[in-house]
Amino acid sequence: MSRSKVLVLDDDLLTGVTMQRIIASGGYEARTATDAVRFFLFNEEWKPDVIVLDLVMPDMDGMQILAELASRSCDSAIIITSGVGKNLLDSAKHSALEQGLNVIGILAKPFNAATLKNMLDAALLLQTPQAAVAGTVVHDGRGSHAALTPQDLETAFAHNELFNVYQPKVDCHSLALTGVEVLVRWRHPELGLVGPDFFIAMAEKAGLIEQLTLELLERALRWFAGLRGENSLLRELQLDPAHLGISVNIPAHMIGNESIFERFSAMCDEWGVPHHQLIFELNESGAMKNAVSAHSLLTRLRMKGFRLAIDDFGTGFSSMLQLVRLPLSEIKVDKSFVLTAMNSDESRAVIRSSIVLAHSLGLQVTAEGVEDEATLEFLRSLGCDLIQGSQVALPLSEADMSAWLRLRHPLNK
Ligand code: G
Ligand code: G
Ligand code: MN
Repeated sequence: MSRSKVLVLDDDLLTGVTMQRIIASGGYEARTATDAVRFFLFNEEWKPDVIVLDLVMPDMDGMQILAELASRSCDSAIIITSGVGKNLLDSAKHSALEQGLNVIGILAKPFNAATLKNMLDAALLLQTPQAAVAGTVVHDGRGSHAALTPQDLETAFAHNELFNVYQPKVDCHSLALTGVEVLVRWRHPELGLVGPDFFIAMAEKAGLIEQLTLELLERALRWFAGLRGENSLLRELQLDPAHLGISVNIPAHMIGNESIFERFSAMCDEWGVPHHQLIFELNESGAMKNAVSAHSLLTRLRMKGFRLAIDDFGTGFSSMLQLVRLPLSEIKVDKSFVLTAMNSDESRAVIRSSIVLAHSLGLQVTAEGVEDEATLEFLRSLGCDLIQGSQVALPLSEADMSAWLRLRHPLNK
């Protein structure tokens, strides 16, 4: 694997070059840009694994640079530096996270060489095969999966390179397991682990998403049947498999394909899983694109007994009135609000009103992206129903899921 690449943006050439030396001495490849134009040029062509960005520069606005990176769906790890003080750095970090950027740290100037090196080591450690097992997306040395094609994906189907990971959903109060969200991963022979962000959109465009989803559900049902077989484990944990939900993400346009839901039905029957244990997660913007036809299609789905959740809730509030008319069973509050709940009044307000709305409509609420105890306590105080997030478990492989059940299930603690 080639050395990891680190791109520094600092308007002060001397600072930039000093950082470049520190980074190079840590065994990384480093480049420096002193203006936005060169920075974006390097970013596009060189595709750095890590970006070190000075927040406050006299001629540039670091926040605008972050916004531009977000609009380009930048997935590099980002370290924000500045001499302006930690408060401002913290709020820049949260704003960047809300925009979907992968900010891994903030560095208040002046800092010493070791601090920067440690931060880089930690960032790049996350990209080792060990992390891959836990379902973390790994980037290859070349830094990009842009070269993946629909043919690669077809090869992946043929060679069984796609697999499932499962993220536990637990009761917000008792922490008892209530179900799992099934998420897809791709173990590419050369690129290593590739995350769904790199291929779901392509699968949709290439007409391969139906096959992907059918195969994912088949693997999930087979896994679930095996879990039910581990009767003693579930009994010990006082878990009734009949009460565990299996949540599957579906892109909006798929709900128009009735034949695929016939296939889902048949698969559930074959594996002996009642339809109401299957929850389809539809993202908010997708559901709203064509709310009128979605309404009748989703009603038909519900009539087959399947449950329906709105994913990423809160990211498209404008269409709330239409949204609440959809035949839903669950609302999943988007993780961008949950991740920032402890630092943002706005996020807390969105979470609070989502929970009130859901409950007044008789729906369950799941908060996604719960990463700490304080957020969990806040959600409990609001009467949130279910949570997902690293505070409980990140998405797990089948083997890790059994291990988690045995060792980490809260009832076992
Ligand atoms: O698991 P991860 O956080 O990397 O997922 C990134 C995005 O990809 C999420 O928005 C998630 O909903 C989506 N995703 C993961 N697995 C699937 C899948 O099997 N089908 C679809 N349509 N989307 C998925
Ligand atoms: O878009 P969707 O809600 O389907 O995305 C679910 C994804 O969110 C999961 O695949 C997982 O990778 C990610 N995720 C789950 N828990 C956490 C968490 O605690 N923190 C963060 N940052 N991401 C999480
Ligand atoms: Mn989801």
